[in-house]
Amino acid sequence: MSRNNDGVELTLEEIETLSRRILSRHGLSPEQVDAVTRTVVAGERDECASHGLYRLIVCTATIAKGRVALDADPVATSVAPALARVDAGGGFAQLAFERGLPMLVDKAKSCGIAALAINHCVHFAALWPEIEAIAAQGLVALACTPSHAWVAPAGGTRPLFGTNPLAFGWPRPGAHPYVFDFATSAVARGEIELHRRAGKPIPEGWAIDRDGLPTTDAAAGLDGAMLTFGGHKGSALSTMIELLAGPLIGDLTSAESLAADGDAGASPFGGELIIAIDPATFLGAAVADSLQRAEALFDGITGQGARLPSQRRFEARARTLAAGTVRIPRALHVDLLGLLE
Ligand code: NDP
Ligand code: PYC
Repeated sequence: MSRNNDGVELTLEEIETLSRRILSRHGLSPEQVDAVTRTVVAGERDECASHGLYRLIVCTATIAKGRVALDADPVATSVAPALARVDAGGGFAQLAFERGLPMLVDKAKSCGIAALAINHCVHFAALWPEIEAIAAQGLVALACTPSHAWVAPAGGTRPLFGTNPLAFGWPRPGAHPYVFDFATSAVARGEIELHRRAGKPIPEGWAIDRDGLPTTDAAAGLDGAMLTFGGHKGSALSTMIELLAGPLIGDLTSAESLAADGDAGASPFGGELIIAIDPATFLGAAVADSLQRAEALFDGITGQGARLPSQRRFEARARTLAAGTVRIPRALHVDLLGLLE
């Protein structure tokens, strides 16, 4: 570990150990600790600060409020030939996903398309680690989850939707799949929280205050309503996610999640829907040609100087793995050490 005015440099081993110690200290079962640690370390490694080590503060606050089943032991069940379900049992979503993944992959490979519903989970994380795990099996992947009602529908002023991320992955030859993963709000709430922590203003267009007026004050935006990305288009996508990963799978909408939270301030509680599609089952002998044509599409993007989503993240990963270290703000490090007391 080394410190300077810009922050604290830690090795990947140090942050993994720190995460395990913090989560164990707060009573999380060893398997839950492993799964949660994998996602927060991956987030920090890929320079996704809003869903990296910062999430340990969010996780432990949620644990302290008694809103997580610390020793949940999720089990995957088959619902139909192409449908699987994992009851997370009130635990964090990560272990539930890991338990459901083998069944999802088997079903997608035998049926061509399959869906996994995760129910009754606490969700605090980015979706791309799950998307990458599915794409690594040669499958196309789509995932979404509601959160808490923090976002006003386009044209409205009162929070109704969650920040509702939508993530997609396409397997590619080479090291990395094509992956995007974004909130259907203008930005993830975690990003506004990081601006508040750093005392920085937020750009216009991210949020409105309690009176429905545009604000660049992070705290006022968190207290008011976040805005959708792309106006009515983000609003419609957000509605779709509420429906697909809420009522369709028998779980909570973002408004219901926030109502269940009361004033606890815990992470969102509810479900996640994950769809996996096997190009080989769909296309048979034509699969190689089709995947090649997909490559031409990606070349068409990068060939004109535009970047692919996740490119920044993959470059950050390569940098971090080469250096073996991450740099985090000093205030975050102090807060994380405080979680060990
Ligand atoms: P960003 O807007 O930072 O990024 C969204 C996506 O767009 C990323 O795949 C990113 O790739 C890509 N991207 C960004 N800029 C460009 C560009 N110029 N050209 C091409 N692609 C680009 O993310 P959000 O703030 O919307 O979300 C951040 C995270 O928050 C997500 O991982 C999401 O899952 C998580 N989240 C989780 C929630 C939950 O309930 N669990 C709720 C809301 C958000 P890159 O990473 O390479 O920049
Ligand atoms: O950043 O919006 C967010 C978020 C909600 C749940 C997890 N992350």
